[in-house]
Amino acid sequence: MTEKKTIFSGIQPSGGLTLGNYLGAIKNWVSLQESYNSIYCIVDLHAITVPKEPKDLRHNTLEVLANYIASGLDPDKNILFIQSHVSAHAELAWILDCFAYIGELSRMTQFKDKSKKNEGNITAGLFNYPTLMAADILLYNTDLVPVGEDQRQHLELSRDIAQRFNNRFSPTFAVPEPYISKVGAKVMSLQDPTSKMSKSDDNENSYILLNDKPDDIMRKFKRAVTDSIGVVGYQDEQPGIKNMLDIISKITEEPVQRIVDRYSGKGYADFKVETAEVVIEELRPIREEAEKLMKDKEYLQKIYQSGAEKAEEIARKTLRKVYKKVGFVPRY
Ligand code: AQP
Repeated sequence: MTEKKTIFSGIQPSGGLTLGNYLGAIKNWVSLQESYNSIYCIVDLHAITVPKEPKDLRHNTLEVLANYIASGLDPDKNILFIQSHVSAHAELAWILDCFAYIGELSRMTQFKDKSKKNEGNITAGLFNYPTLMAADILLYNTDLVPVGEDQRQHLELSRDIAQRFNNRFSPTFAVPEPYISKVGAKVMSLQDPTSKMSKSDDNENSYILLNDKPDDIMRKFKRAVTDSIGVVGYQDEQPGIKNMLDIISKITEEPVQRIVDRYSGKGYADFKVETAEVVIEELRPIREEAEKLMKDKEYLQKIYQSGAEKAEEIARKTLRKVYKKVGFVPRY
């Protein structure tokens, strides 16, 4: 690793990746890969915080890796690996559990939201999700964590835990900063534009998947919920239209106001079609490349094995330091 700053982030293989994951996270990662030491993980340990079919989890894990590469993350420039392959993540998570308070974990919005969806089946893993995420980040002396807006609260908690540990012992962890881009930081559901687009949403019309075919993308945008104002405008009273303006702008880099001006005097139908077309063209090469990669499992295996080796080397060093600080007797 060179003197560049370090970036870490990850995505759960909890389903097919959405346009939200892509615009909120992966697209930014691709633009940062030249300037940072970048480590990107597929966080399968996080994915089992709510029940998953083993067969689907295996498939989705490889598909996320294929999507990372197909979106432009170069395996020669980034460490790409699967979280469960580096056991230091689970080990550090336990230590950090002992430095996190029940009160702060219960305040996490994601825990509250997901508990509502899984009433009667709320696991301790779901509750402890943020300490595992803190472990992911802190193992790599991460300077910057590029995530969507929804993860800001978890990141604040990771910073608090890092500082608490450093104050209790001596400087051990780098305290990470969030990197949240202004546009695309929160892509909203197409069916309920007041909540975020999420791959585990029960309604498949609410999200666009990276592997959706052009016809599906067009159909989903045509059905997207809008409002009765009838004029394309960028305001909170029009969350559906605002969401689509953000999507176009994030992809094409055309300023939102210019798009609004172009639609002056026109209705929503053309606007929805344009949004769909922009998304179709952005996702087409990614879907085609990911499909090819999914047929070459040997190649994917080579990438995740070599990624795990590199990640492990860094993670073990941090874990050894942590074990020593808390007072565990070294085995060797
Ligand atoms: N709608 C979104 N808009 C912007 N960014 C988003 N991210 C997720 N949804 C949006 C960003 O994607 C990264 C990985 O997220 P994750 O899959 O690990 O967890 P998540 O945030 O819980 O994403 P989902 O799609 O909602 O997953 P499920 O449904 O399984 O919980 C993060 O950087 C996140 O900010």
